[in-house]
Amino acid sequence: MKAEHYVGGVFRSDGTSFPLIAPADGSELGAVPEATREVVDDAVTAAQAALRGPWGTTSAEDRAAALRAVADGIQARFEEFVDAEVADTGRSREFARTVDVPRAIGNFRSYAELLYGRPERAYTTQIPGWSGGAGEALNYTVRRPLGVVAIISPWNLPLLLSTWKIAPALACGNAVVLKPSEETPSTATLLARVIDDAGLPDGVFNLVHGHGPDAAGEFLTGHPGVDAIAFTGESATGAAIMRNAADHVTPVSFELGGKNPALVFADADLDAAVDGTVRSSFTHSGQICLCTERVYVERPVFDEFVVRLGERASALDGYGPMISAGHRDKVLAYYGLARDEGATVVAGGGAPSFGDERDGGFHVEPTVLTGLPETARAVREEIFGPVCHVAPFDTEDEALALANDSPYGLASTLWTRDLSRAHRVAPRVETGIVWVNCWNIRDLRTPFGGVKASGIGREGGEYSLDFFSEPVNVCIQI
Ligand code: NAD
Ligand code: 6OD
Repeated sequence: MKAEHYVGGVFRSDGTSFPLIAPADGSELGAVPEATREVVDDAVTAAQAALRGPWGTTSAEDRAAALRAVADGIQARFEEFVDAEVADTGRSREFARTVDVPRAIGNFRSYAELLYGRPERAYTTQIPGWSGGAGEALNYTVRRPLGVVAIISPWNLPLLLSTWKIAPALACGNAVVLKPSEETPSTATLLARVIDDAGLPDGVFNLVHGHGPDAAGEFLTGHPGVDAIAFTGESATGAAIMRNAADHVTPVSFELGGKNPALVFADADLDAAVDGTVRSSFTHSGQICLCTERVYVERPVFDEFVVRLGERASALDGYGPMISAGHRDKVLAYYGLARDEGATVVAGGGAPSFGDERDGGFHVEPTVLTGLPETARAVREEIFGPVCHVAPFDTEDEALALANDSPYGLASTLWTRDLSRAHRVAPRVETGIVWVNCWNIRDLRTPFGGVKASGIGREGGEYSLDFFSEPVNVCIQI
């Protein structure tokens, strides 16, 4: 798949380019065009023009039909999307087939359905009676699109996470400019092909490729023609985008990093807790923002849990690579740092050697650590690799204090058979999502997002429609 910009309904790849590297074996997959400021300007101008055209007054029914056409288009090219996501990320075909591509289709379908749950242009909240002494008045509320929405997405779930924002943005009648991660441009280009074939008006969806700082990402998020920014990525990048957007007071929705805790109580089903932690720490080699990197285990079952988790981590096979050589080096540096900080390495701790083409790729071993103080950098900072640190606790209050002692607050997992404990503890964990006896079950209508440094706002179902549109009060004197 050749990466191209898509601007105002036209595919183009003018200007300089940079190589796209396969993380599975280090081979070169192709070239990616680097959007200049001019390309970004053209994309924003095209989006503004689209909003002045028929898209600006489309009915909810027509927008729902457009979203369904995009979902159908992805379905029709399912295997091409799988191929592109596997090549760019190095993940397994099974993951792309069961998670990435079905979820992208689900994102478009679910917002098409949701539009039917809402009256045209959404709420009409009437407030009769109150007039502030000015005679009788009727207040009602309509919602309108924000305008041009910039979407900046990361490399870890490229198609899933970009469509998670594109679908509700279009559902609300906005026009979109997407800048996907420079590491994973291919499914975004394929999506532009699908949207083009689906017949959405020119400029409703635009795609620009390139890097973030001092490049396409920064040009876009600081652009005066952008009316809102929806960003998923690192917390430090979120802070940089906020600074850049501040001059134009552009509203933001941020889904950022995490250092997610799991609490394993002694009354838990230990088989389920070990299985669940293998999934939550090592799925996609830990490169999911929801992955567990801190595990706190009640002391009576601590030793058994550590032995079993270590055995399972050592036996993992077929785990995918880190996204890039740079990210592999970062994760390995944290493994080294953890050792320097006094960690016991229960499993992994290095880079594997396969004796085949994978040795040209960017793999690291699934790793289980113990013995670090809570102040250790490897316990406090997001590593974003297949690694967790396991520490013991003695009381429920101590477990909560440990879980909450973090600058992040994205997701947590509780393992207990005690229903009262689950209800008591869940609301006290300072994360936006708390899973009990499971991990990463996703109902797309639920609020998704983090607290503290893990994000601003919530997306999902009605929560996304609330961000991507704004309420307008109409007051009529009767
Ligand atoms: P990143 O922040 O490095 O990059 C994300 C995107 O931002 C990329 O498209 C990049 O080009 C762009 N970017 C970088 N600097 C920019 C700037 N100054 N201005 C504008 N754009 C800029 O993140 P990543 O490495 O791609 O992804 C991994 C991170 O994302 C992890 O921290 C992970 O936890 C987080 N993440 C969070 C969620 C969530 O839902 N909370 C989901 C996935 C990933
Ligand atoms: O499932 C989702 O909707 C979602 N936003 C997942 C984020 C995963 C982070 O890597």
